[in-house]
Amino acid sequence: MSIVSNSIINADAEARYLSPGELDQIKSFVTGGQRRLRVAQVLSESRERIVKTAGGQLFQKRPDVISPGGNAYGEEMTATCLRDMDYYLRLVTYGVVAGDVTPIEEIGVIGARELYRSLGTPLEAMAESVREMKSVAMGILTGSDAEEAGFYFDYVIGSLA
Ligand SMILES: CCC1=C(C)/C(=C/C2=NC(=C\c3[nH]c(/C=C4\NC(=O)[C@H](C)[C@H]4CC)c(C)c3CCC(=O)O)/C(CCC(=O)O)=C2C)NC1=O
Repeated sequence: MSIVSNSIINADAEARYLSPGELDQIKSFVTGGQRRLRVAQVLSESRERIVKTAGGQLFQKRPDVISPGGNAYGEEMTATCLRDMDYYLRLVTYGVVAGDVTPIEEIGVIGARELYRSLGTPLEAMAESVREMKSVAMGILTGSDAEEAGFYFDYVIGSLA
């Protein structure tokens, strides 16, 4: 789940101390802690703005999804679509805090393609929604904060596309 617990599990499986390499990785995880928490905090606080703005951009690019016959057509379905976007933004904050994609993978990636296929949700549009959230987030975060968050957005985009 995180570099700390993973390293401990691996080391203990071989009944050995943490190696210098593992300790180095843990050191950089700990050193980056303040930054990761700051990024997660900004994303959490901006969640409504990010989802709303990105949703608007998605529906502008893909009017078909909210048109009659579209998967997100109608007030209720559009709300469910925005809810899914909020889910993925939340998972991005988990990844940022853990410094690891595993929570995102376990909660929102494994089985997601199959799920969306069975729901008739276009995967490219789902990936596009996360791309739009990334672009809104990149306008809120700067420098290495943006880079940190960008990595997890890209992971989600890549796994849905
Ligand atoms: C945190 C892990 C997690 C995920 C990822 C998740 C996704 C998820 N999205 C769903 C539906 C849905 N998802 C969408 C989303 C969209 N349709 C589009 O055309 C757009 C491209 C897109 C929004 C960007 C829609 C419209 C539905 C409802 C589809 C239906 O009921 O026919 C459903 C079916 C059940 C329900 O309606 O709640 C699940 C399980 N649930 C979870 O617990």
